[in-house]
Amino acid sequence: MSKPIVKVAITGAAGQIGYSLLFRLASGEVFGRDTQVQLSLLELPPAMKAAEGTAMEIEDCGFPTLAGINISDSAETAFSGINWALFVGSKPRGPGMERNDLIRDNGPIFISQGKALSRAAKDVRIVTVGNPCNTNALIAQHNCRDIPATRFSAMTMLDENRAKAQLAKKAGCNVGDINIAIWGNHSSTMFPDFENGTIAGKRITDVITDRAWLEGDFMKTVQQRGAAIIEARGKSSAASAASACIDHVWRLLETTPKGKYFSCAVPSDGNSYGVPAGLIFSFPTRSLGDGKYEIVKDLPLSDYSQKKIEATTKELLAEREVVKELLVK
Ligand code: NAX
Repeated sequence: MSKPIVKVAITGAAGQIGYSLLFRLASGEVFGRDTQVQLSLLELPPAMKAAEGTAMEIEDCGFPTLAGINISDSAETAFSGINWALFVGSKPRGPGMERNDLIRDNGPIFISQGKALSRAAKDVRIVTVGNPCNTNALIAQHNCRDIPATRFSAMTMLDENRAKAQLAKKAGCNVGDINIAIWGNHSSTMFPDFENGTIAGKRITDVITDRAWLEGDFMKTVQQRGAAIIEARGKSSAASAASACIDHVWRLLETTPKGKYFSCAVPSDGNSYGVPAGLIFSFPTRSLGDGKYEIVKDLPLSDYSQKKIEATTKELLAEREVVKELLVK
């Protein structure tokens, strides 16, 4: 019997990340070469024509796994019956704009898309990429009460991949040997946990004994990589962000191998590492392979790690305060 078609909606589909993401979703790379994918592109009216152009190019790739593409500027139409919602579209931060202005500006997008999702889809999982992604995911989740909170996530996989690349260069190993998770917010307060992480099964701190580098250049490079890319490229990360989104989806789909975990911002269960319930917080996460995941419990935290986790928690609580009127109780 053939497998059911997987329906994936991508918001902001005509943007830079969309342009790198859509082709890979259609190619069979994520859902398998035996599974058909129906893409549903959501864009703002002025970007509809660009979305049509991208759709033409996707068709021209001749992917046998592509079931079809629809394009809409109505969230409810785009989300009809979807299995995955990739919330990429949002306003980028403009010159002189404070983080709180961005949070307030983008919040309403996630209210209306959360509500539309609630009306249009049932068996759906949500990945929020558009920044500030943790808090945008929180807003969408609060406005989408018919879908369980555990279906919502925000992307910190790019931060994990950035951390792995830096560690692999320093240790002279393959990125595939590294297991490390990001804690907290997708922002400069995030904490790449080099104390619990491993390289080929050994503690990172036993392989890389230069603690000053781990606490200094490593942390700084990972936390400020987005800004460094804007500085070098004149544009924000796009292909690497799309690649991380692909990783995020397949890590949720595949059973996580024993002893491993990955970074995923999910609603805190209120029972993990002192993070208040409901905050969309990046934890070391494991997929059970059946659509469910678990937060890895009982990782030891030194005073150093605890302080870092408290700082990123504090920032997320402050962001929640900024958007509290947008959250349905
Ligand atoms: P672009 O500005 O290239 O594209 C955004 C697209 O979203 C535009 O085509 C725009 O028309 C569309 N859009 C805006 N509001 C919309 C709405 N209400 N409904 C549907 N579409 C809408 O940005 P891009 O470089 O693709 O980045 C997208 C988002 O990802 C930004 O918020 C960016 O900050 C965020 N990022 C998140 C990352 C992460 O790791 N979580 C890393 C990369 C990136 O910075």
